[in-house]
Formats: sequence, structure tokens, C-alpha cells
Amino acid sequence: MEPLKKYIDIIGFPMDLGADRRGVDMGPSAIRIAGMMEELETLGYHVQDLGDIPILSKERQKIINPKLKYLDEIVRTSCLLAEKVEQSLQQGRFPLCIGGDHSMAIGSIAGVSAFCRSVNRTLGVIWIDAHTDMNTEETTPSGNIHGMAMAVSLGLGDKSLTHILGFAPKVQPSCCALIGIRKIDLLEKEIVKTLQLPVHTMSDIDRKGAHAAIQNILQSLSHVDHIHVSFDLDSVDPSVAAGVGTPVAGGLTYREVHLIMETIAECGCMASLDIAEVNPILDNRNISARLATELVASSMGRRIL
Ligand SMILES: [Mn+2]
Repeated sequence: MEPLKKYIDIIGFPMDLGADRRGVDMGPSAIRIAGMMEELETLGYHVQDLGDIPILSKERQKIINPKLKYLDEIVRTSCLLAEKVEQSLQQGRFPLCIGGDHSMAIGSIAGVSAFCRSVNRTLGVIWIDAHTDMNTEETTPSGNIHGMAMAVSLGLGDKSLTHILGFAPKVQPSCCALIGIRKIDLLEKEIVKTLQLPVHTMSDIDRKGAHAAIQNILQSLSHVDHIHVSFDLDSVDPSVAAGVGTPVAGGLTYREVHLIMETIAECGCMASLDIAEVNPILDNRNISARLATELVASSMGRRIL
């Protein structure tokens, strides 16, 4: 397992083309305003903010395929993000991607996977989310690409998405684990079952507890060399985080989600991280972005005592 990196690159990805509801493109600003950089510096990291990847707004383009909305711009910008992430890892730094809707993970995981390939490391992905994001253009009810990011990383879906940086899949199903899940579309369920994707639903957490669930995940990934965590803020209950892209009732509590992040930090195996779906328009005085910032700190080693 690779130890936590001392140097962090913050990469902003102000993307809202992957989702219907507007506002997540302001997520990177909200997270910066919440003090992400200062929080990490307090923990002793050297932080460099690489700024945002420029993305064309919805007003400046048309939907060509309603089953893959804004595909071209998402592919173009995902490539840019993937290259930035790969570069950051090549320089021995820790890429922290702040979004933006969860289609961001298509690019970030592509970059991490390309790096792992080049140095012969096995990649593992922990997907913390209310949704499995396992749709393809054939199963999607909405055509929104943020609901396809996990599937794309596993090599399922449109080739222009799955083959970013020229290869697929980016990660194997047995090297993934999903947690916080409570909403899966009907056809999406079939894909999840066929792939035997390790999914830890909210009812699993109700039964076993959040700590046991994340420990189980970390144990199941003990064979991988690099763990990428893709965190969708809608995994948290809307009563705690209202400012998210797609709120779903019955999510992780404030303490459960911190405990999950603290346990990931204890294992010392996380080598890259996404924070997605912060929507300041639906938020109340930036509470959700502040929570996102705290959770990053917990995952990077902040302790109560
Ligand atoms: Mn998601």
C-alpha cells in the first residue's frame, strides 16, 4: 500500500453537464470558500491549487444525443482532467479533484488508472455515493452522464468515454467497492448483479454499522496498491448535507460519514480523492461545502483527539 502523500494538488472541475439540476458547477468555488486549502495546510500538507479546468456552459452547446447528454464536451474535459491527475501522480503528489457533478470521476479515474498502469500498480476504487452510477446509454432513464461514471470506469458504455487516454477498463469490478448506496435504477440493478459488484447498501450499514462496512471494504482491497476514493456528497443524508446534486433520503449520518473517512485515513492507503456533487444553490450558508471540507480533512488524517 502506498502511504499518504505530503504534497496535495487541488484540481477544480466545475462540471454540470452530467446532471439536469444546475448549480454543481459552483461546487469548486464553494469548497474553496469553505477553506479546504487552509484545513489541509493545518494538517501539515503542502497544498497547491491548480485552478479549474475550463468547461463550456450549457448555454453554449446543444444536446446531440439525449441518451448521452453533452457527450463531446464531457469527453474533451475528462481528457484534460485525466492528464492533470496523471501528471500530479507522476510528480509524487496527491491529486484532490473537486467538482462538479460526478461525471468528473470518469476523467479522474482515467488519470489514476493510466498512472497505475505505467508503474505496474493495481488500482482499487472506493465509491461513496447514494447511487451506483452504473447506467449506460442503454439503461439510463435521464441520459445524464453523471449516472454512468462507475460503469464507464469498468469499461461499460460509449467508447469515447470508456477509452479516455486510450484503454479500458480503468478498474476491475473485484477491485471496487461501493458504499452508502440506496437508489439504483431498475435496469442498472441488472448490471450491478451481473458484474457481482461489491455494493454495501444503506441497509447493510443499518445492520452491520458503518465501521464494519468500511473495514470490510478496506480488507477486501488489501491486495491493491493504490486506492482512489470517489466521494459523492449525496451519500450523506440530506438533513446533514442539503446542498447536493441529487438528494436521496436515508443517507449516512454526520458521524457515520466522518467515521468512514477516518477509517480510510487510518489505513493510510488512499492515494487520490474526488469530492463531487456539492451544489451551493441548494445549500444553506455553505454548510454542505464546509462538511465536504471537513470530510476531506478526516480522510487525510484529522483526528478528534
Ligand atoms: Mn454519484
